[in-house]
Amino acid sequence: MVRMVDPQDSSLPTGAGTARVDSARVAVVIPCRNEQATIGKVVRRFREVLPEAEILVVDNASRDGTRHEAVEAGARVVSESRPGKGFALLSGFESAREADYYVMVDGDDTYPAREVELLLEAAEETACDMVVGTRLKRSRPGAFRPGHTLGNQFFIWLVRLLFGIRTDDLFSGYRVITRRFLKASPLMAEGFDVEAELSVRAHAQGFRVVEVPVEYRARRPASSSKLRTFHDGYRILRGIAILFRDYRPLAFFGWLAVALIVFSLWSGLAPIGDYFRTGFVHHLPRAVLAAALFTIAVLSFGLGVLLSSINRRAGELAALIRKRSS
Ligand SMILES: Nc1nc2c(ncn2[C@@H]2O[C@H](COP(=O)(O)OP(=O)(O)OP(=O)(O)O)[C@@H](O)[C@H]2O)c(=O)[nH]1
Ligand SMILES: [Mg+2]
Repeated sequence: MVRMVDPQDSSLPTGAGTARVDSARVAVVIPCRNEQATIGKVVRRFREVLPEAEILVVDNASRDGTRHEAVEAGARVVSESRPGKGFALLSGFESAREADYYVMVDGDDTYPAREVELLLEAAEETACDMVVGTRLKRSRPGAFRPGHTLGNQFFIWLVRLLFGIRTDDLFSGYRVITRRFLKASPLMAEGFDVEAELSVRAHAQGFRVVEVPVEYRARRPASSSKLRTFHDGYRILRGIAILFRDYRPLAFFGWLAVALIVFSLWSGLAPIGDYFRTGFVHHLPRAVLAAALFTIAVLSFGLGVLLSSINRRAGELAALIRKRSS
């Protein structure tokens, strides 16, 4: 379930300290590739706000001084050989010391460190499993590249259609994730599809998600984005399609079956017409095609029913394990 938290709302986390989280319970994971212009500042700011937290930078063989700057600022740096933000986050979560809350944030200084308190307080106060710092309401001019807000809106619409998820920002890189959620939800995304995967998995596995608007500002001119609009857009689309197949198999294979039946009817119209008019089938290839498509449609629907029943059983087992270990 996704619930919006508005920082202006006085009944919700305010930063006044009512639900302040001890920073020793927090680990901050920062995936970073060629961010020497900003990583030092990001690490220092998070150190100021969360003095006892572990700050971990995950580097994929940056060719600039990222590692040096991060170490100088007091972060622990780990290397990940597989390139991609998803792999970097996965290895960061695995290498970080045991914590109650894991903060993920970008190393390009686009998210303000001080607002991590808002996110942590929301996590503590609402006892949810993930807090997403949503950017669209409070982004500064130039923070989003042209077309990216539209792309985000398209994917927000898509996940609402496919999974029923209501979110204000599918791709925020500023999140607080609880240990409970992280342990129960292995990440598979390799690159920039990782944020969408986190949101979809949380929803599909019944974890509670809260959204808090955060400020989002433009990259410094000295640094450059790693996001390739079409390459990563395609990867995200593919990732969402795979999650749809895996988490909602009845809908995925059911709709496939409907499409196949439509083609099958279209192909079968002529031979059926033949038969009723003359008693013979003249369009033999179309009759064979229609029968084949119809058979595949039935198989597809059956597969959907089967997988959805397996999913249900797996969900029950996961809930049971979660209950026993909590
Ligand atoms: N370790 C690692 N970090 C990465 C990789 N790709 C991106 N990152 C980091 O992930 C964070 C987000 O990347 P950005 O390029 O800022 O992507 P974005 O914020 O979605 O897009 P922009 O709005 O264009 O900045 C930054 O801290 C990057 O350095 C990677 O392959 N390896
Ligand atoms: Mg960025």
